Amino acid sequence: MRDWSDRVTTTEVVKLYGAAWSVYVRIARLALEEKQIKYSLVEVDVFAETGVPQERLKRHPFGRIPAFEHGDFHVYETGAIVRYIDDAFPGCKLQPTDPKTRAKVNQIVGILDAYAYRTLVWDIYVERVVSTREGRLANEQTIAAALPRAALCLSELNRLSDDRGFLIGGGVTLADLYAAPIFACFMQAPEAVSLVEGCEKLIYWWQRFAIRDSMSRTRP
Ligand SMILES: N[C@@H](CCC(=O)N[C@@H](CS)C(=O)NCC(=O)O)C(=O)O
Repeated sequence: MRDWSDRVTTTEVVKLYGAAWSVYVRIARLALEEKQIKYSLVEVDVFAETGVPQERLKRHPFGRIPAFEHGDFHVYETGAIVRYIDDAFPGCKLQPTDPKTRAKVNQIVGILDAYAYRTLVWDIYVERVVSTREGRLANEQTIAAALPRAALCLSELNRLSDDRGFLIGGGVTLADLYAAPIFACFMQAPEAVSLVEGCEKLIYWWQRFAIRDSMSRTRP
C-alpha cells in the first residue's frame, strides 16, 4: 500500500506565475486542473518594456514563465513543475508507471518541447495568425521553411500515439498536456488543414481533447 504520509496537501497555497496566453503556462495549468488542485494564477507581463523585474528573476533567473510555488517550495521549468504536481498531489496519475509507456509519454513530451513548439507555434501560428491579428505581414519564408519540420512532427506524433482515447494509454498524461496547448494555437492556422491530413489518430485525439473541461477552464 502507498504511504501517503510524505504527501503535501492542498491546504498549502499553490501559485503559478505566468500569463494565460502562454503555451507553457497552460501546460502547467492543465496539470493543476486535471488533478483538481486549487491554485491562483499570478499574471506576469513577460514582454514588459521596462524589462524583466528583479523580483521575477528571483523566481526564474532565465526570465521565462511559468514559475511555481507551493507553500515555501519554489520551482521553475514546466517539465519540473508538472512532474512535481503529479508526484506531490493526489488525483489521477499523469505519468504511467509501466517503463515502456512512461518512455513513450516522455518521448512525446521531448518532441513537443524540442521540435514542435517552435515550429507549430512560433513559425506557423504566430507568423500566420498572430501577425494578421496584429496587422503585420506574415513572414512567408519562415512559414515555408517550417512546413517540412511541422509535417515530420505531426507524422511522428501520429505514429507514436497508441490511439486508446488519449495520445498514450487510456488516461490523460503529460503527453496530452504538452500537446493540447500547442495544438490550440497551431490548429487556428490555415496551414494546419493540409498538414494534419492523414494523421487520423491526432485528428480524433484533438477533437476529443479540445472539449475537455480543463481546456475550457484554461482558455486564454
Ligand atoms: N523551458 C521553459 C520554456 C518556457 C517558455 O519559453 N515560456 C515562454 C512563454 S510560452 C516565455 O517565457 N517567453 C518569454 C521570453 O522568451 O522572454 C519551460 O519549460 O518552462
